[in-house]
Amino acid sequence: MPAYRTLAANDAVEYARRHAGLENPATLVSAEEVGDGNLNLVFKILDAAGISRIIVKQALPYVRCVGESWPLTLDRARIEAETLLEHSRFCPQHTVKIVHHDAAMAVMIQEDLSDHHIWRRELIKGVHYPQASRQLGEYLAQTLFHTSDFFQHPHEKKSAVVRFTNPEMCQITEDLFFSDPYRIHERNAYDAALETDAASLRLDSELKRKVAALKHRFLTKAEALLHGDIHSGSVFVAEGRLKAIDAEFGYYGPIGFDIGTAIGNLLLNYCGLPGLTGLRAAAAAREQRLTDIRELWQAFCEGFLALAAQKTRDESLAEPGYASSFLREVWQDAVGYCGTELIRRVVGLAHVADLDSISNAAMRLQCQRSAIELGRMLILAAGRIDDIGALTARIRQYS
Ligand code: SR1
Ligand code: MG
Repeated sequence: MPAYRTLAANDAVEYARRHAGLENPATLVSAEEVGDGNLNLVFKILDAAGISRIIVKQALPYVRCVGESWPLTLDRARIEAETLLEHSRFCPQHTVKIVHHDAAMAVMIQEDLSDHHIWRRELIKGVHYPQASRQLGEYLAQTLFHTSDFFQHPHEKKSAVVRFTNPEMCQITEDLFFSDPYRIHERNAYDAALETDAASLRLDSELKRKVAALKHRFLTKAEALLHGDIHSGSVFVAEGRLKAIDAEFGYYGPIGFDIGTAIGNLLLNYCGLPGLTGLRAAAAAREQRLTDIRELWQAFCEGFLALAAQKTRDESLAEPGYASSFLREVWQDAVGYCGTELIRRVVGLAHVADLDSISNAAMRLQCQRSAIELGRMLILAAGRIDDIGALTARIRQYS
């Protein structure tokens, strides 16, 4: 096994020539490092015409957006590749294709998606992909059903829980979603003008008890192999197409966490729209976001229930009506996790461009405050928000 070393651009070209399985590897001539996420190196490997042919992604032994002072496991690269391979067994049409991975080098080679766009950027620009939310719902239904106890043999499921145990990446989520925003911590980053809002989170005992319960379920509820970080920056879209990428936070956790993260990022865009587009255009775009959220949830539910009706292997879980009652619990979890995503993206370490790219400072603060307050309401009221209609009605009250 080769020892780990960080790839430079020319190493990445050589690596792709050797491992990408292309018919004419010599056509690969240069590389461009394009990683703009928080964690990894990402190289586009280009041919002589400057066209990107394949992607080489390598985990760094530390958190890229912070630096070497925050070391981080390289095993996340194995988990990411294996999660994506597992997800593509059940939903190849919406999972990025992995053509090679190497745990020791913490590298994987994946298909080039240059003809797609990062969904978050498109949402910010106001470019609408009519099928995207349904396709994301379908991805979540397929991957989460097939890796759950509804479908997996209980012995296989238990082995998979071990194989996908991802303690360091889970700890990032445990800290960034559930702890830091509700305490004073050096990782938190927010405008000084939001201090009163942040302090009110730290002083809200009822809110912190609800967040504790969500964290406890994140720590213990091994329901399915989650993507673990399915925000709109982890999703590529093109006309009629959608692919999930970046699954290094994959682990067996509560299904509602993936659903809540996906919905939460649509809601972050909803909160940012008045600052991104101006007040008049925001109203229509916000209605579209609510439609997107409804379509995502409905596609997930319909997909999951259809799979449960046809393919549930466990005799007890196949009891008529059980899958529907299970999805009611998933829904309540999802509403709560969605609230934590809204709050942590304003006061925590990792922000989103849907809010931070708003150039007018007063408007940016107003949009950030609306995300905090919407998040707080969702966490507190999750148990009383029974369905998608109740959710959209509540959100409209906060607009
Ligand atoms: C230190 S990693 C910060 C955030 O980036 C990732 O995309 C996850 O969302 C994580 O919480
Ligand atoms: Mg990521």
